[in-house]
Amino acid sequence: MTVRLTTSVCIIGSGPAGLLLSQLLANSGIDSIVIDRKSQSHIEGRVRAGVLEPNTVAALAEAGTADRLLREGLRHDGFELRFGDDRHRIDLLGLTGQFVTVYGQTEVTKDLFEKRIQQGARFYLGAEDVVLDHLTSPQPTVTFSHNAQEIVVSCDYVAGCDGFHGITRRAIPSPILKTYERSYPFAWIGLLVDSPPLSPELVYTNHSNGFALCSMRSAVRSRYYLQCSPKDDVNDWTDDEFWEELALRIGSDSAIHLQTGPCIEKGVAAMRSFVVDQMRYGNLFLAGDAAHIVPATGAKGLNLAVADVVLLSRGLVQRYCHQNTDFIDNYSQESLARVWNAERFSWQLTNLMHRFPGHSEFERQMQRADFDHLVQSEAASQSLAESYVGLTLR
Ligand code: RFL
Ligand code: PHB
Repeated sequence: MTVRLTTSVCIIGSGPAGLLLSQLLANSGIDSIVIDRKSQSHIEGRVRAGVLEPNTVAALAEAGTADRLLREGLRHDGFELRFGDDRHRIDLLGLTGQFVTVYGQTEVTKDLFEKRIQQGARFYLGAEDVVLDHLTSPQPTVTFSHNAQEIVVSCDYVAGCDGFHGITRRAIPSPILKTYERSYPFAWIGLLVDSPPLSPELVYTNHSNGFALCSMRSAVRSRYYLQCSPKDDVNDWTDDEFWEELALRIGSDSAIHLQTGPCIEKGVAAMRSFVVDQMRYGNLFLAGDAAHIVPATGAKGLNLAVADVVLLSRGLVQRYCHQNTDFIDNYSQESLARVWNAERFSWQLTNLMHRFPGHSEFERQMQRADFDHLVQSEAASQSLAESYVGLTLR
């Protein structure tokens, strides 16, 4: 038997973008249904982002989902860049008057799920074979199977919040969909460990063996990353090999402070830049990783996803509460301007901090000169700091 449902906005994907969009719409009395192919525990367990821009924290607070974030998030007034033995602190607070907050994506999704479930939101998790139809008509449909039942949702709008590997972007006919892409010749292997972080601030290192990042989730939980080959699998790195290589890349002065421990999670992430043009097709709107990917170096992915759904929800609120479609008509253009700026920054920091297998001596000298320029020029450091804390979301 087919179950037929109706809603205003059918949201595909229950990651940070889909969850927050559903919350923001609910806060204005707009109904939505959220569909994801994974379970809640799987989604909450994805160890990804850690650094939240002030905009992101403000958006989550405005949505009413930031109580724990405001209590437990770690305020970071700066971070360190290292090039070989040389160190340069980017004083975010001094250079921009702002700071970032370290709070894991796992916690962001837990907080959002908790509030949505409390409010009785309609979720279909573990959905299979999601298919979109009639996207250019006033009544798109989303069909999927759930607990062996076929479900058909009729809606006004579909929000594609299903990440880079989702299906919504692929529902846009290829002659219409334009994409821009760059794959980097390296990946990151990340390790999560229950031991205190190396230092109170994040440390990004460019070592002759490759990039390393010392990050954290709390005062007793650390997150470390190493540049590795894009062909590497997690099983290619034992924990001991990871710790040894990290100690080498951060240098012996720091390595003596490194507290290792049993690994809780280990994963390899590809490094890619990707942008879709446009983020709208008929009554389908793309948001977050479904529309764009940034290499993780700049810590922008989740922040961009949040900025997208803030803009999209504003547009939908204007449409439903004020019968004004100007904002949803501008959504793609407005979001893409912000996305390209974050792409530029993430590409710049990725280029500065990694070892590129094909680089000539000249290109390495250019990297060095870029680092020295940051050290010598407060204006250059300020520009980097401004991008790291993010553009104000008006
Ligand atoms: P998500 O989180 O990928 O969620 C998409 C959801 O859609 C579901 N889905 C489907 N559902 C139904 N049908 C289908 N066919 C579906 N296909 C997929 C999935 O199950 C999933 O639940 O996308 P969203 O919401 O756009 O959020 C984006 C962020 O997750 C991502 O940008 C960040 O994690 C990126 N990122 C970082 N961003 C930051 O802002 N700051 C950081 O410090 C940061 N660090 C990182 C990162 C990403 C990393 N990796 C693993 C790529 C560090 C790393 C290592
Ligand atoms: C993280 O803690 O996962 C993290 C922090 C900063 C980045 C990327 C990832 O630039």
